[in-house]
Amino acid sequence: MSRFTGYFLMKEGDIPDYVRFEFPDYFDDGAKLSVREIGDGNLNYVFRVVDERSGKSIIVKQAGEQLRISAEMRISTDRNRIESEILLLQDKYAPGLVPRIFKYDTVMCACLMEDLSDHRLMRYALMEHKTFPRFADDITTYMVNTLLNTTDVVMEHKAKKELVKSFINPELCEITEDLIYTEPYNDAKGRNIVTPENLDFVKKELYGDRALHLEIAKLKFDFMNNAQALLHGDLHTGSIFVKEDSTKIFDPEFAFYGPMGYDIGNVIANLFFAWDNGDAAGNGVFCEWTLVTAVEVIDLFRKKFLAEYAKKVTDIMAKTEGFAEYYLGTIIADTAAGAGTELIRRTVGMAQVKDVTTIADRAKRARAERINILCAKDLIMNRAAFKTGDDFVAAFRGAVKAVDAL
Ligand code: SR1
Ligand code: MG
Repeated sequence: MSRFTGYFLMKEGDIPDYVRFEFPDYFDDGAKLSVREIGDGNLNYVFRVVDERSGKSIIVKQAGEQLRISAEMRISTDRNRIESEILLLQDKYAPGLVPRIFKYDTVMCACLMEDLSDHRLMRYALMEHKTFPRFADDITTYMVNTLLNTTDVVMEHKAKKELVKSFINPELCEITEDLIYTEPYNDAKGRNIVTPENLDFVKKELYGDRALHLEIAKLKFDFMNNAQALLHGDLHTGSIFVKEDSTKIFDPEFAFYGPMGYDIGNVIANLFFAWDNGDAAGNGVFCEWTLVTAVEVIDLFRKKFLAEYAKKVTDIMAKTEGFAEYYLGTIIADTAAGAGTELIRRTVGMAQVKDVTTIADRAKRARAERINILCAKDLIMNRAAFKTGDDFVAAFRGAVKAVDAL
């Protein structure tokens, strides 16, 4: 009788038997398996399994019932099914840009997936001020293909609604509704982390700005009700592996049907966090790369989206002249808002980013945080005015100027 017929949280020592049970043909009989837990996120356990004889490897990712970031937060382990199913789907829409899933197991809430150890986590590579020339092209191909292809513009509407059903993700969406669309503006659960140097600034610019609260309320209800496309749902640079000639987007456990701009905006905000880190280190060349890349991400997304739309549109009304441009306009406005809400929540919320938190000089860190907050407010409050990549970078540069003039 197998030990793996009822859920428990596995330890490193359980993993060799588990892999042999779930995927008996993957390793040779004589394989000498060594296991290391390498998870770095806030939620799950990730085990790297290597056959020391052949070097062949595999990843086992298991969802725990308690979150790593806080033992008080418990969420459904069904997120592992959602993650595995969406990766299988995205592999069809964006082949080569997501890791391969070999198998997933709804009993242990675990999946066996391709080991991408020859890649690096993008956030850490950016914190060493490495640049990735393929990134803008790859990430926009991924976003256009996974997002547009799952909309009502392209899909038969009943089939799309079936997908909406199978990717209902209430508990992970609730985390986003709280951490992104509520707490940064009121510290409602006392979980915000605000740098002491910025306490007054945050009180005035975030907690005390009623006009901002109104826009965030609108965005929150749009996030919850606009089932536009199947999102990754957490598309930050800790969800992306990179190497010189390859980009792989993983960890889509927050996937659900929502507004596309949420994903695109996350990418832009995380390039700005990389700028913060480069700027604190005085690396102007790297900073320039982050901003040029942000411009390319928006402009390439626009270009590829319109080209793909013309090829793939099936809905008769969505073929109406002018509709593609109108629809894209709303996506770019949502992108500005998505970038803004990510910039704010990572600066004052409970889940922050190492690009900024590792800036050792207190004054430089406080400056970066103020830049993020002022840029975010411009992106959110004026979101309908954002059209091109240059518009996004002008907002960021404007915030740098405004903070330096304070
Ligand atoms: C409680 S989970 C905190 C954050 O980690 C994930 O990666 C998501 O970004 C979430 O908001
Ligand atoms: Mg994650």
